[in-house]
Amino acid sequence: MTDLSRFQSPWNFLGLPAEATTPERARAWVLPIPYEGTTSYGAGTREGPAAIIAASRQVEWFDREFNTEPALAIGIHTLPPLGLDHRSPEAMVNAIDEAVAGILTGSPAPELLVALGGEHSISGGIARGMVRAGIRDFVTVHVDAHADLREEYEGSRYSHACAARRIAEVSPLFQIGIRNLSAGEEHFRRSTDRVHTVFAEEALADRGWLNDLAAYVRGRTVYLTVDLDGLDPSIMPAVGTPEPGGLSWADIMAVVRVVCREAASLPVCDVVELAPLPGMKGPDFLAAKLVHNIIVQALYQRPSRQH
Ligand SMILES: [Mn+2]
Repeated sequence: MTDLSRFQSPWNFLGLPAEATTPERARAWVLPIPYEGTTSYGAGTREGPAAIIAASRQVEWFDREFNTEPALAIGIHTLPPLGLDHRSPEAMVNAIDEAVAGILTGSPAPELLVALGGEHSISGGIARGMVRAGIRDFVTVHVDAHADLREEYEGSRYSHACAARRIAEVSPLFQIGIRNLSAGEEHFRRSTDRVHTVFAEEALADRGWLNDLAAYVRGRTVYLTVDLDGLDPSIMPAVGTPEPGGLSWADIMAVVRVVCREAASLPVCDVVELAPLPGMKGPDFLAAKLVHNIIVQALYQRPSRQH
């Protein structure tokens, strides 16, 4: 008999055994979108999805909170990376819109689709794909250092700097961790009731905003989009635009827990803007563990409180 210990674990998210990864069985699907077309400062987000999957194969399946290996029970299917359209950011966003809608309305379809970026501009296409798939009245929870509320940037309405503005066209937004925005973005933010912002200094001051988040998502369908630069660069330096004063690991996990506890459903989320740094594995591993924890918190049956 072949000694399987000689071989590496399979190239899928978490390196799960084949029987836990079929589309028929897997409740969560991971979609790599290695798109980088409008990045304006540090580059490298095209390497993000592969780095997250590579790091995920080191993430422990055992979850102490549940005293089991939830990912094995949930099942996770890793799709091949989405084909890229480099003609224009708009063409790419349209391709993502169609791909996401196709996945969500297909058979079989995932209960949770997790997109891995790539730059944040992909999220405008994801939100539109949700609408096209017939998901109505969802709200978006948006973790980021940047408001991303520009109408256009460097000649494109589909720049990464416009991601949240495009999402706001189809969904109200709850932003967390913002600490960099332009005068025009601040004007727009104040002029609309579609955007609620928890600035980074408010998020770090106390945890009262978590009650506001809970009320915002309670009973709703939620789209969670995490730009990793929302985290503090001391734990997440592998981003194009590292802004000091961001969220901690405990903060982002609190966001995930509140959303998964209070929302009616979380059909789609994304984790974007990882630009891996050569020789530095911590940020890749953080992103992989975050995705694991989102999937587990969203889909795994909570243990009974009666012992
Ligand atoms: Mn950002």
